[in-house]
Amino acid sequence: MTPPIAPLQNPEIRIKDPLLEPIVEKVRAGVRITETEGLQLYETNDIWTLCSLADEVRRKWHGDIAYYNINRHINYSNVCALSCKFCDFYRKKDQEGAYEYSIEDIKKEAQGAKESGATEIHIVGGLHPWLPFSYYTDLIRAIREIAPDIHIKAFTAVEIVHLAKISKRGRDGNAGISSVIHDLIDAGLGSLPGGGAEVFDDRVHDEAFRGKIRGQQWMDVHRAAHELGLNSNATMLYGHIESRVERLRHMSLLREEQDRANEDSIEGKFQAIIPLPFIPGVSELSHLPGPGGLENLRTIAIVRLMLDNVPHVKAFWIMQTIQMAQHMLQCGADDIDGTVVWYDITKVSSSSTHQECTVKDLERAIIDAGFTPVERDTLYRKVQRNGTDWSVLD
Ligand code: V47
Repeated sequence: MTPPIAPLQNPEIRIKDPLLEPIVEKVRAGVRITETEGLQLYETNDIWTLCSLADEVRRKWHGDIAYYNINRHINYSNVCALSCKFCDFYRKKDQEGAYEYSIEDIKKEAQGAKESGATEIHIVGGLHPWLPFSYYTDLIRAIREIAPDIHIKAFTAVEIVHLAKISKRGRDGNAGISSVIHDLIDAGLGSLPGGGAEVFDDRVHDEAFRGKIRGQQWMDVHRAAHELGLNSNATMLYGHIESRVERLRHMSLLREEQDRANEDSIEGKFQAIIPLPFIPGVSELSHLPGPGGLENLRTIAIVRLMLDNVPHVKAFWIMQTIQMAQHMLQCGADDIDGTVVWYDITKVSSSSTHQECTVKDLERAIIDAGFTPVERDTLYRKVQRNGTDWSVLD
């Protein structure tokens, strides 16, 4: 067993790039940084100042705590009406490798999740052209029946818009979206995951994921969920054809939406922002290299500094690798996601969908990075655990 390592003492930052001095002062004074300043942070070679500053901010939010959870991902079908260029997950109906889970399959997954003591099931799939709306509510109800205590975080904004269309509510605009989310809550939905946001920019949209909902519609879905009292997350898929300026715009738009939710005292909020590095796989963009290690660190640090009104920054270890997630904990991230087990959307360290980290692995990675591991539930409440029995501490 690795011996516990004492938490790092945060040393005074020695700023090598003088251009960063006013930004450091601003952040320390609690003043919000601009997109232009975000770009300066992207362009500096003084990566230590950037990461140390992001670390200072994450410590103000969370001290030396770093979160993980015990979860399962269910990717219920890879059949998708869209053909996003970055995606290596989707298949067309009847194409080799296309699959969809029956409700019986879902029940087996739920039983397995319950027996393992998972607190969350995270569900995402393609935009299946023929499954009826009742499949989605049945899927949630089936899990609820088997595992009533497990939080169900399901369906990206893109899927919610698809569900509005197939349940003939697509023309009702935001009212249709709200009514779909309402039905899903009624079945047992607990929150929305952050997927499908990609990069909120029409140029990038038209080149890399034409046909998908645009940024404004993604935001409308999350606003509708927040208004109905659900929390949600937000992702940013970076390191493909987008520019750094476009990433910073994406961050600003999320920040503005969170401000609006706070000003209007809306119950639901963005709880975590999750930068997802583009994994080329065998996608149509596989000729691109994907972001390098330093770009990953810069991005997580800048996300922490720009999103001053979102409490959590997640380094999703499945896409970042556990090693990179450890670095990220020192550069602004406070969460590395969970045990996962099966994950079908991207494969980095594995050639199969079996991508699992045990609790011991996650805790060791966190301790090694100099932090205190805390098991959380989906809503970031601390979990008290005795084997597979668990409860949350408020
Ligand atoms: O929406 C697809 C992205 C997302 C690739 O909310 C890719 O807690 C990189 O949203 N390279 C799904 N990314 C995953 C997701 C997520 C993950 C972990 C936690 C949470 C949360 C949400 O994955 C998709 C898409 O944006 N994606 N293909 C790719 N080749």
